[in-house]
Amino acid sequence: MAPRPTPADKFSFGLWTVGWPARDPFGDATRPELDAVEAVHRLAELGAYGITFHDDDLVPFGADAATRDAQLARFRKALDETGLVVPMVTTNLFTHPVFKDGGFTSNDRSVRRYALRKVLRNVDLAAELGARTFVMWGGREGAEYDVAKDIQAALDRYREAVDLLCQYVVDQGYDLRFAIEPKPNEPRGDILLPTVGHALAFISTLARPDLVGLNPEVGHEQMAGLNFAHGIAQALWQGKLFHIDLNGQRGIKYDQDLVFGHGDLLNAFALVDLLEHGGPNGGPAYDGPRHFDYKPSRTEDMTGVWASAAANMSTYLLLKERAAAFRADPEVAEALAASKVTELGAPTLGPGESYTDLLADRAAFEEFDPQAAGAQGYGFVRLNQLAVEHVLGAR
Ligand code: GLT
Ligand code: MN
Ligand code: MN
Repeated sequence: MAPRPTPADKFSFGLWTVGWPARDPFGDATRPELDAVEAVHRLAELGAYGITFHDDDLVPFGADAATRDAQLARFRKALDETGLVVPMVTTNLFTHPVFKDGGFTSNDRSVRRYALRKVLRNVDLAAELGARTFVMWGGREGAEYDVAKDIQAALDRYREAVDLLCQYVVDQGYDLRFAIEPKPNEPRGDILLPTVGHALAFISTLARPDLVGLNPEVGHEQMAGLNFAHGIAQALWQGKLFHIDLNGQRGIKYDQDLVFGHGDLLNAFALVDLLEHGGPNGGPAYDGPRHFDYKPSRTEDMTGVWASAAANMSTYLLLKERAAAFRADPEVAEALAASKVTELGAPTLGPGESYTDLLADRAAFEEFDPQAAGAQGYGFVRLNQLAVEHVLGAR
């Protein structure tokens, strides 16, 4: 039996996830529109603690002020009734045709100015609702044709936009940080800042790099053939894991947005272990929202939508239990030591040792036996089998 989630688990969902009516590029919607107020109530009943949204998920694009105010009031009332919080807000710069060549990096300068205004307005709303993270997924910031986008100028414009937003947040005194969400492609042929690594490098060029981190998504890194748990480990190591999008993906193909764990289950195990416990040598863990950005499959009716929402949380909690058992198992501890996983925590140089000392250390080179070291077995397969057995509940 899966444990029941509670708000202490910090599970959150995008309004666009359970609210997806399952319209895809090949077919019509298979489900009715979901009212935001109902989403808040149902998610609270299931044990979630938070809900997130794009501006346009909550208030239709172009709605007049009265409609906007009324909808925001209904939403706030539902939050008050349920105790659900809004840990993160994001802006839709991808659905309306005005953004077909991007928001911050559109070739059209007037579109870029409009995009900035749309985000600034939404930053105000995020701060008002107490969100601590503002996600930026630049799905349309990209190109299909190499000659049609000056990538270097586009990066200048991207940086200009993020720098302006940081300045705004500082000037307003908002307790809000930005999280860039990388994705390699889809809907654009190629998207700017396609992976965790690209985004980290971009952040280092900003005026206020301290205010900008990442919101990596499981499937997005896997679409690029990358190891998600490795990307998250580096983001944590650099103090940049501001938020996370959990879901499932089966290999390099279109963005599947499956339920968490319904793709690469072993990597999901490694991920949960890392988020909950940090690295085995004391590297940082994660304490932010466990945010699910998935799409209930098009085959599901509304009953299936809520079952799939619950499935994300169950899978996470089951993996969390399994990871705790893995860490507590004396045989695993012994195997970690035998595999020298823990030895990697020891600095390569001794305290105060310089390269002069290293050069003088005959044991490190002249007397070192590379043949013997090359012949040793690391026992990684045994260690991994212990992990598999824990995942399968055999231990
Ligand atoms: C969109 C995308 C997601 C992003 C959302 C935030 S919207 O559904 O596929 O990965 O996280 O803009
Ligand atoms: Mn996705
Ligand atoms: Mn996402």
